[in-house]
Amino acid sequence: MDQVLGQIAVCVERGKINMASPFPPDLAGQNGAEELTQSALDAGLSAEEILNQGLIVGMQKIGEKFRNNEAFVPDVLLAAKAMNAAMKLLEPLFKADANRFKGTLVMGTVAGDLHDIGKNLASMIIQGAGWKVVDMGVDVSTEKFLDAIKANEGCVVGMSALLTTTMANMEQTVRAIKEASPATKVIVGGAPLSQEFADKVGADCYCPDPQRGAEFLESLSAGA
Ligand code: B12
Repeated sequence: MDQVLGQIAVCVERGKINMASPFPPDLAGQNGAEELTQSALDAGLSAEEILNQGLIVGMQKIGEKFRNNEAFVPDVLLAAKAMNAAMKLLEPLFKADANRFKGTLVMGTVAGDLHDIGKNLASMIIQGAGWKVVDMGVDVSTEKFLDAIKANEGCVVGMSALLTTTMANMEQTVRAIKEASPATKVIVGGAPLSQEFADKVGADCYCPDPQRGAEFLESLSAGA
């Protein structure tokens, strides 16, 4: 792996946002995720490489530590901040031409769930693949999804859930959408989901990563 990508992963894992951030103390005064991402771009690395081989690797590492009780909520929040700071630099590179949208994706994290890193990443990549993304944010109720479907005729709905508890809310929302608007396609993602779960709740596509979502949407626009 390119050295700078490894450094970016460490910065996300350790919550080192930028040079000005004092945390963690042993990295004070050093470049953070923001500066290193800019250096990687300047060196000609692609936004995809930086995302997949730097930022996501760091987030996976802090995720493992969190699971093993070796890191705690404040550590994870700092990691999320470091990741978001870097993602701001990558975002323009994933943006598509607004005049040539292939369709609209209404995207949100389901009710009760505040995790938005995966949703934001998927939104960015799908936007880059030529779709207009209407971001509903986190903790999105079934009613809000249904209102957004009415307001964005012909849209596809994307949903994210990171908690086993909120997967139940996802199920309820998908079922309500399919009842109210059977033609609306629904794509779902989030670490605890599976193909089996997506099939059970009646989603049209299970997306273990944003690329799968982009491919499914591409297949819809090709068939349109
Ligand atoms: C970051 C994080 C947090 C941050 C969230 C910050 C933020 N702004 O999102 C904070 C600290 C706030 C947090 C809080 C909590 N968290 Co948390 N968190 C995580 C952590 C470490 C990483 C999640 C993440 O961002 N992953 C990186 C992204 C890129 O991955 P992703 O979301 O899966 O998305 C990818 C794909 O799935 C896909 N994707 C996702 N959605 C979609 C949707 C579509 C349409 C498409 C196409 C693709 C797609 O694309 C993404 C890129 O590949 C995970 C551990 C883990 N390894 O997952 C725990 C984890 C999810 N959290 C957990 C828990 C328990 C909590 C809390 C309950 C902790 C507490 N005691 O308060 C709270 C719940 C708050 C709430 N109501 O939501 C547990 C869940 C356990 C479970 N079985 O339910 C986990 C698994 C940690 C663990 N114990 O192992 N958390």
